Amino acid sequence: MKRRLVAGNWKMNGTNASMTELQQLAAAYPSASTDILICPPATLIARAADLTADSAIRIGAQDCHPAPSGAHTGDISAPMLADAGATAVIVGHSERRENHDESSALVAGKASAAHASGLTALICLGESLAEREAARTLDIIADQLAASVPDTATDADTVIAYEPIWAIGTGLTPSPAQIAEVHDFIRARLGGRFGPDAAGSFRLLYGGSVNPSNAAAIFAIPNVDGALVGGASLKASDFSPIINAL
Ligand code: G2H
Repeated sequence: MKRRLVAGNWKMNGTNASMTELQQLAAAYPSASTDILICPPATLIARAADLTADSAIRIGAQDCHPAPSGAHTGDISAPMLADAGATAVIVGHSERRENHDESSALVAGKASAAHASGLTALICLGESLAEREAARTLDIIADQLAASVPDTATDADTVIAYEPIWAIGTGLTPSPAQIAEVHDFIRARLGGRFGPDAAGSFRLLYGGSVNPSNAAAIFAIPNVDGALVGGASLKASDFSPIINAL
């Protein structure tokens, strides 16, 4: 039985003072029936992993370089993240694709690097508002999925997150029918590529303005196996109800 997953993406937020939020979460979830992941900024990964070691909380990163080491000033590799205590890494977030010009081929390279270091890759896909309004959503998702997910990916090392760009940090969320359409489509495409049994086992997360008020309704949508949460993951008092809704 596939375990559902709630992942928090702190983005460029958090200092040592934020560890109190993580300590509250760790105390609240010594064990859990779902997987819980927090992806703080890289500066906090090692300390966060130490603080949550005896809890159900796992720590992830927000990005990695595709190479294991080398002359890449400012970048962080997957082996370094694993060494710091991360068990997963987000790759292909739209804020990376847009602000850092990341292609799907690069995202696939990052996912492969994550896998080689024993990290789960959370691969993000999503359309812009202009693409949705031009009725191109499924074409965009198909292209990103095909090019961002390595051929060697498995349900054990890869999670797909559907994050419509227009819903990120805006308070807007797609309708349940819109989320279901894309998640069903992703599942079907994974089936065509990896076979129907494996496709059923991949976890598909929805991301974009998930909060304590809308989480239960989103989790009730077929083919939604959890959420990737940004703003509402920063405080334990917001994130806990989302975990509990799953
Ligand atoms: C989408 C999401 C987290 P938010 O980026 O990945 O952020 O929940 O703030 O919309």
